[in-house]
Amino acid sequence: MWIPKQGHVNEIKRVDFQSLIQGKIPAIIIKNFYKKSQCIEISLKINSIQKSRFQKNKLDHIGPFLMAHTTRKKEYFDSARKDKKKRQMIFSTETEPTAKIFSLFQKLFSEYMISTAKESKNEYSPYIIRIHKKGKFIPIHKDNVKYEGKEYELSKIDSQLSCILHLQESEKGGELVIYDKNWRKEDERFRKIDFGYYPKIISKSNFCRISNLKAGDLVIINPNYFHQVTKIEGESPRISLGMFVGIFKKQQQIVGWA
Ligand SMILES: O=C(O)CCC(=O)C(=O)O
Repeated sequence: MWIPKQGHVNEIKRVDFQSLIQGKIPAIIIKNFYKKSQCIEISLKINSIQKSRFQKNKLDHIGPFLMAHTTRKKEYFDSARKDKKKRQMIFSTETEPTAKIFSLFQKLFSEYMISTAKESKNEYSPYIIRIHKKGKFIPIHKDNVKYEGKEYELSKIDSQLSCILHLQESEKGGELVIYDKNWRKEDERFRKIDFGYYPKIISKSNFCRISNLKAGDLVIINPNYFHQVTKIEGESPRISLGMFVGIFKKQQQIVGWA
């Protein structure tokens, strides 16, 4: 059985992260990592930014992400800097996500230094907020900065994890499916031109479908395993915050970025 480790924040152990990196479990799920009331407050602020006259309600994410800037480093770092104000408008000191997520890692990896990734004087984008409305889905894909982000110093990490904080659930759909298939370079044959991979890549793989997620839950996956988010079918958008976490073993350093 390939099932997630689920529990309260105090029940998650360092060995669970080792199991995740080795692909022995598909995910770590921390229920109620944020309180419902905090998620409502954060989502209201996200909606007000989304509806501002500058955005014309077309926005489906807040914050730049590295994968959309693999060859445009300056633009990525510039917009990460510019978006700082927006991030401060959304979160209070109590709900600031890097502090909350880093403290989880710090407790378990006490000998590691943990911070948002930096390169020279530039800070990486700390996280991205995704607003997925009805009809939207994320196709089968993997995330691997070592392969796709070669122009960035960050690509020298040893391991990559993906943290997804759920801020608002949709009534239906928007399930996370993780396949027991670790990406290898030869899988690029199945890559689509725009984004994602043809379903043939996972047709023989065991998988885990996570469908019980609620606002406040934190899900951590090994994003080198193929995964997708099914179509959002409900009226209320699925709002989530994504942060990658990279581990430099020798330097005993953990970094976050989007
Ligand atoms: O929103 C999710 O559940 C998954 C997002 C995703 O594809 C990722 O973190 O790589």
